[in-house]
Amino acid sequence: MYSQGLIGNKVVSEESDAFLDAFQARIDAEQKIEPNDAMPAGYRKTLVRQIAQHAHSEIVGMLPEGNWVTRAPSLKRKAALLAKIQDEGGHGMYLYSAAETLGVSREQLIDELLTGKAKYSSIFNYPTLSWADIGTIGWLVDGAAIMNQIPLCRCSYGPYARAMIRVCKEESFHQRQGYEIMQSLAFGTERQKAMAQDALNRWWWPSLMMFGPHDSESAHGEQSTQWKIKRFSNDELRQKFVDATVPQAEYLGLTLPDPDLKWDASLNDGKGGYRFGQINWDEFWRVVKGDGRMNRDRLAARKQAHEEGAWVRDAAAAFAAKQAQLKEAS
Ligand code: FAQ
Repeated sequence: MYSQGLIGNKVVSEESDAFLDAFQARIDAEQKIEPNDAMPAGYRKTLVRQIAQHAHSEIVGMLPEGNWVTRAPSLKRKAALLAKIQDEGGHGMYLYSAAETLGVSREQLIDELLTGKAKYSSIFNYPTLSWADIGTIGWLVDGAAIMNQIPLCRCSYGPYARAMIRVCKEESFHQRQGYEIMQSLAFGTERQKAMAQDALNRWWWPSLMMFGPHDSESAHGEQSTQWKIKRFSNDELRQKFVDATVPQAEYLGLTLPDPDLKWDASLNDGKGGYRFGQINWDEFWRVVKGDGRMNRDRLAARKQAHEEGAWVRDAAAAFAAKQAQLKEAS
């Protein structure tokens, strides 16, 4: 008996039931899947898609913050921001390496980003208009990233799970430096507090969109959960993020821009949680499909960086060829 490996409606391979059952049994037993292990084509494809989107997000995610390196308000702030942005670049590199273990090349993945074929997180298509945006990105965007990525440390695919451990440690430093910027602003002058509030007003809803569509619209959610790539659904993680963030905003004396936000003791199996208003899904899909305020600028900046870095790739390739020649000769 053969069943078909499906991704969406597309047949990717024919795999026997026995093979698929044995694979699922390994997953259920919490065994890590490693690069040389046999795996269903759909599992491989899902991981390549998610890890590549994640890698692209880290790299494109350097751009909004890069906008403020030369305008950071002090040397200390500039040093911390530079270190954070470099960390994000490093995360992209670990993630491209993790994707390569699945049989795709980095060149192919980068080509898909630059041609607009591959997605990256919607959040990085919003502009950074003031210094408070840098605090808000650390606090909310890195905060949302941690909420999403801590469970990925237990992802069934070994190289992805292991990469996430270091990424999460670094993200938590990023979150704290962002929150510390927000504390300085929120407890500063009236003008600084207003700047912090304005940034929060603009970044709150896009941060909630980072978790992806509602579970009912999540094309990959169910299968990824069965394969233990995802451990929580999009809506579950979004709820955890809201519950963790509301008290942080209260401490800062800032107001989350949602009139429907209210405590509900019946949520989270009676432990209580915050109900929140409707996310603008039209805006989400518009941004995901390439029509956000900064989509075109982000891709143009990546293309320019890629073209300007061509000489480095050429030099590295020439050096590697020379080393190989020398090795062969000796
Ligand atoms: N933006 O079926 P689902 C960071 C797409 S890293 C754009 O629910 P899935 C660090 C999705 O790909 C932030 N597209 O998908 C940092 C799919 O499209 P496809 C990135 C989105 O995969 C901080 C379709 O919608 N983090 O912030 C988004 O099961 C500061 C249907 O969705 C990761 O990538 C979105 N927000 O769940 C860096 C974490 N949401 O492929 C710099 C790893 C969904 O069918 C500065 N990824 N889509 O064409 C994940 O955990 C998952 O991929 C989800 C989506 C949860 C994002």
